Amino acid sequence: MRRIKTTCLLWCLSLAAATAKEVPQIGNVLARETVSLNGAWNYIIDVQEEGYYDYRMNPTNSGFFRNAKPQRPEDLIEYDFDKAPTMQVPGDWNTQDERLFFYEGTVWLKRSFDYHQQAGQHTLLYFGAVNYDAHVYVNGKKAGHHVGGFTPFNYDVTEMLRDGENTVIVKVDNKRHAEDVPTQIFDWWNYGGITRDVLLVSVEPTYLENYKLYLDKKPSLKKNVSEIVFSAKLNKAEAGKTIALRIPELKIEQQLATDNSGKASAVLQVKNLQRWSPDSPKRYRVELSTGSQTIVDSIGFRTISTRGKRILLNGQPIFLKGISIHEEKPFGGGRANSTADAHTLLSWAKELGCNYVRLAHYPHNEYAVREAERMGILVWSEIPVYWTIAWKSLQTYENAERQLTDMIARDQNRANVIIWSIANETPHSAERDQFLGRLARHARSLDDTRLISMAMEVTGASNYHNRLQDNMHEYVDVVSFNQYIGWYRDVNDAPKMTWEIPYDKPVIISEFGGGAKYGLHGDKNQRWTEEFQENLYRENCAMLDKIEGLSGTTPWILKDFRSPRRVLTGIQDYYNMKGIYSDRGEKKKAFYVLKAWYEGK
Ligand code: GCB
Repeated sequence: MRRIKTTCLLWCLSLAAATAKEVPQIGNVLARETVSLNGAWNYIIDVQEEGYYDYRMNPTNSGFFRNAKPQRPEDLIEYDFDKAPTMQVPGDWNTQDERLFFYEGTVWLKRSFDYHQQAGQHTLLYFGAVNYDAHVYVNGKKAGHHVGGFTPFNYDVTEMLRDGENTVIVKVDNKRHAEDVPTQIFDWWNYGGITRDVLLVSVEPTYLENYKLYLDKKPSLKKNVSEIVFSAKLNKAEAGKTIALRIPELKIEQQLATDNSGKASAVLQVKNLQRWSPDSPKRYRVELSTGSQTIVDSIGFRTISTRGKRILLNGQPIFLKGISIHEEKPFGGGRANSTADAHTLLSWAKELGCNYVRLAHYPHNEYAVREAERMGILVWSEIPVYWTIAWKSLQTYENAERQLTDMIARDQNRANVIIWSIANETPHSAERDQFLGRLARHARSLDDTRLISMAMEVTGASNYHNRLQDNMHEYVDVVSFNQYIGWYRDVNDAPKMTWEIPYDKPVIISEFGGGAKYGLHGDKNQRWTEEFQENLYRENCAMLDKIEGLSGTTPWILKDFRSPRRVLTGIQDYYNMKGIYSDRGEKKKAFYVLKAWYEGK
């Protein structure tokens, strides 16, 4: 007994000595000096969280994070990561082990690696995303705890690493709770695991934490001159440090000194700037240096604004021909996390004639956003404030705000991202208004160079008259709503519908659609047939054309996707079938209706 206590004391002391620090998300991680920890990780499924709690449900000091090994033959240690199976990281566990297909609970993942920290450098341990709740340990010690399944986080682990072999262990828990974001019920697969990249990032003690470059929406008074606004921030409030900015093609070369808060900014006048647009997705090579480290980015410049009921891209009205997309691999499901996955999905969208996508219902991976930008596809990006969140909980609010902040910090330099959406189909109440109002104000305070929206719901004012009435109209730049006439309501009602959107703002229909099983044919009144969905699209396109100020649509959805809500055997089999492609990339008949409608826009 005594021996155990001493060990525990020593362990606790060492914990105090070598601490990690959660530091603000590092911008443009893909351009940094990194070592990837992607690959095979050993994992242990831990239904009762034996690796975290003792049998009285108190957190234990001898949990799985210690990665203990028997020292003597009689020692009892009832787990061994090195004998456990492996799965690929990044990757969801549901599609890698059939025992985990429906699993929602705790899995421990472990990876050992050789590392030699360069003298004078710091090392950040970066996770692109872990769904949902992650406890991170480095060499047996806690680096930190993170909540939220779709945004990046990083720790400064400089003091925790040793020369030679190191171990990272992550306890991942994807159990749902009512106070979480998203909440307990949602219509997509709750893929668990380390679903995005794990990287060690080597930085100097003072490094460029993040930066922002955008085209000022106020037109310059001089002909052919545009103003680019630049700001950057170090990880420390260090004054007098030089940040060098180069955009060779625009002949920009600036050396800026940081102020007392470690920030630098400038307004740059450039001539004959080629703007980014779907037709011409021009990006400029941007180089940023501090100390001896340089980061390279490709940045496009454009403006996005509204005038009355119009959305203006670079000052010109644009109709957003879109489609909604979940972050699921194109052939057979599982979380997507690569440029190749994104390219396939976005190419399907392009074939449909899209210039825009709604990346639903949470921030998608960085590869997808960047690939869309390269391909000239505009993006609506959102956080999973979905359906009925715990509006009264401050913790829930702070969680949502953190996810919003991290989404913006990661993608603030992507020209194609034009809309930050803060919520989807939320029930009206004073508490909700307060929660969402605060979120909207927060989004605007972080970024006033993009539009703010949310997917609202219409309320039937009378049987065939729909009125959009939502207190949140004041906070958004674009009013958006989902409607399912033809699916959750008779398709024959579509021609009779009238719409009233009493706000002088552009309107986006953020969802409409219905299900069909690819290859199932029949009468247009027979549910689940391709003909039913085809007719629904025909009726909806005709109906939507009557909405004044319609500035875009993102029908639901590009491809069939997994959902635990969709249990109809032989038809759904745990898939939401509203895709206009099957999950194998086969086009359903509705595809051609939508394509023709978009061709006329
Ligand atoms: C909605 C939700 C979306 C669902 C869809 C459906 O309104 O926003 O997440 O998947 O309806 O299929 O019912």
